[in-house]
Amino acid sequence: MTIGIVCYPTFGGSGVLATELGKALADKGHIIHFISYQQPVRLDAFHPNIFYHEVSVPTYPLFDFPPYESALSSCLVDVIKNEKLDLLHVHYAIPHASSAYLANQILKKSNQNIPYITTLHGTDITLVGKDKMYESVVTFSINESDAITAVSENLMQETINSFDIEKEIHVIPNFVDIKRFSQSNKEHFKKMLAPHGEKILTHVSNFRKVKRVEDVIYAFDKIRKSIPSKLLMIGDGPERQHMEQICRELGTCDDIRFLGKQDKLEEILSITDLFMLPSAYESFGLAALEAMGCQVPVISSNAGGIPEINIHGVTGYLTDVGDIDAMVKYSIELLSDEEKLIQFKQNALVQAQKFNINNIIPMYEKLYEAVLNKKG
Ligand code: GMT
Repeated sequence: MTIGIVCYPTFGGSGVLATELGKALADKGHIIHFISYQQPVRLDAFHPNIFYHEVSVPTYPLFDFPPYESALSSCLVDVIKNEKLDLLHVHYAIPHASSAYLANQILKKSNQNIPYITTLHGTDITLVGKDKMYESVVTFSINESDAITAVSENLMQETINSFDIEKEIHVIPNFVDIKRFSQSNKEHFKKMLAPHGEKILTHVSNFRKVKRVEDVIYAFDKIRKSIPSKLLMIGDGPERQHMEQICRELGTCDDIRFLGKQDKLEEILSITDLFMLPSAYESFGLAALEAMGCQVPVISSNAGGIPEINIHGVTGYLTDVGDIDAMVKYSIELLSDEEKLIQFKQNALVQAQKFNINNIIPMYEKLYEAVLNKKG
């Protein structure tokens, strides 16, 4: 198949997932055309079956807000026509689903019918999409999709509860490439960051409010008083400065490293003992799954779809959102019991394997085939 994938290019989970999906499909022989406003961050190596088309948004003094949605639709029409795409797969409803709809309508005028599949990722439904200023367009363009997928049961349910959806939503969970996200020996690296054998805790996110990054810092401040430990903060975003400020106030700066955006996440996860994800909401929590692939147990909130991957008392622990004391209690319990920690690490890997890329990609392929067969 020749497939167009539309996604955000940034470090966010939806862009990461879309890029990994395209790469895996290309490995299986499909021809993949990525369409975005920047080269997706995980699209970092040449592949003969992968192409990238950049959407440029011409500006004009009249435009306070350059119309990305129109530019994307025109770009889609162009790519679909010239590259002879069989279908489009758009990730994140806003504005990708409505741009796909518009491209589809334009092409119908020349008797071309290009089906589009919309994958819902989370905030496009739970936060932004619900906004009155977006809701009707989001509902319409989701309903017009030839197929809809959601990355967790929870997100599927949230979508049904919040929008007037007229079609079936297929749940296709996110995945991890265990070949890449697996534990490797990085002892020298661990010694550099934790020279006295301290435990290493890690948080990875885009540092937005919804991630409750401050809970990680406050919890760590208490944990390190019982367990000698270091905290690695990976990623960047609007809350970062505030987090550094909190560290200074708590006097924890010596034990916390803000490492910014990192490409070789699997190396950092390989030296991690515990992954922290206290989000107010996660449709899935891809970062936690990648950690589990590297045998890292997870202390997370029980919000959204997280319980579908992190199993309480098996692969880590779940706490109510904002319950820092529970995060501290469970972290200390696990980090101070070596036997339990080893068991949880193994359990985390077993759980991650259920979401291994090889198990999930065929679900997308099956859906593509069904959509194309229906189109006739
Ligand atoms: O979490 C973010 O803020 C980024 C966001 C995105 O759209 O890139 O992530 C969402 O999609 C990921 C991939 O499907 C999920 O793993 C995240 O849980 C989800 N984030 C939220 O629901 C807050």
